[in-house]
Amino acid sequence: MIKEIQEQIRQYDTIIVHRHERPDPDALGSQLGLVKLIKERYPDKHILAVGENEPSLAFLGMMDKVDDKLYNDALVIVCDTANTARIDDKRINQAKYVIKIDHHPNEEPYGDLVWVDTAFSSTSEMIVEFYIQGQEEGYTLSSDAALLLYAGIVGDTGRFLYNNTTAGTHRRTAILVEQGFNQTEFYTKLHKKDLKMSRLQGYVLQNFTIVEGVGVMRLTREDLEKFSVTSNESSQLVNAFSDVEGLRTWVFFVEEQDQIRVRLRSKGPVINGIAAEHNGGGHPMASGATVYSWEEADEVVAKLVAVSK
Ligand SMILES: [Mn+2]
Repeated sequence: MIKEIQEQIRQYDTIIVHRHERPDPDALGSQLGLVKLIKERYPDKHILAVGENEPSLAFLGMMDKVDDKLYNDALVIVCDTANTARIDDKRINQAKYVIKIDHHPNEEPYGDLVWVDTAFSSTSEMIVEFYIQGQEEGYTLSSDAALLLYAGIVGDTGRFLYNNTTAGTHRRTAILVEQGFNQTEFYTKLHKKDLKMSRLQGYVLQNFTIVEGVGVMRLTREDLEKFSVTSNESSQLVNAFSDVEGLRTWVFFVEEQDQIRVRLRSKGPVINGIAAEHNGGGHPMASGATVYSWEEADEVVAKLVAVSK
């Protein structure tokens, strides 16, 4: 598979890398890390990253402006995105050839070539594997690229805490750390928390409820306004109360304009089936969904209670 991806990259002069909307460190790290790897291997090719910029992660890098007509002869690679609806920038339809690289369950195998492997902690870890196998083809790893991929792995493993962290994750991460980027500076930037987020965290810890082993937090639009926090920012707090004894699953509801975002997490029971029943999906232990009323939110809680017994 990696050989086929290398071959496609070799053939195209213009390569545009996409990832999912509302990018997290893995989406940006895998996207920008791959861009750097390819650029370093093929300095004369035109390698671009597209999508909306994410202000809270701007220190990782910014997106390129890409003209529509560039797509006509382009290879597009989409990182960390399970389905086409979540791809940031829909112009992938205009590309000549599309490659999907992802570690989420392969719900929608879009594109001409699909490399999906849920055994990896993160798409960034897959890109490290791509580099390892690409060394004999002349791929090199700069400390800048290593930092981006490290950011993605750290993000998706919760600093190597979640159960998606494998021996392979540590081996691949070691290769990144060897490139000698500044870890202290990176963590300072990643974990900087402004006052409003600290206040909101306090509010979440005071107000989440536990229903028969299920932790539940409901953030309304008024709450977000009161703390001046966006829905996307509030998602950083999804694990704020996960350590509370007795919790088997938990759910974080965030009310947006016309919908309520749902983030589901688990320490054992499989919860992505519940997500799929409510316009979502994801990993067995970490999924996302969307509901359209607080009554439907209560249904999700009832289902979590049932699987958590
Ligand atoms: Mn990911």
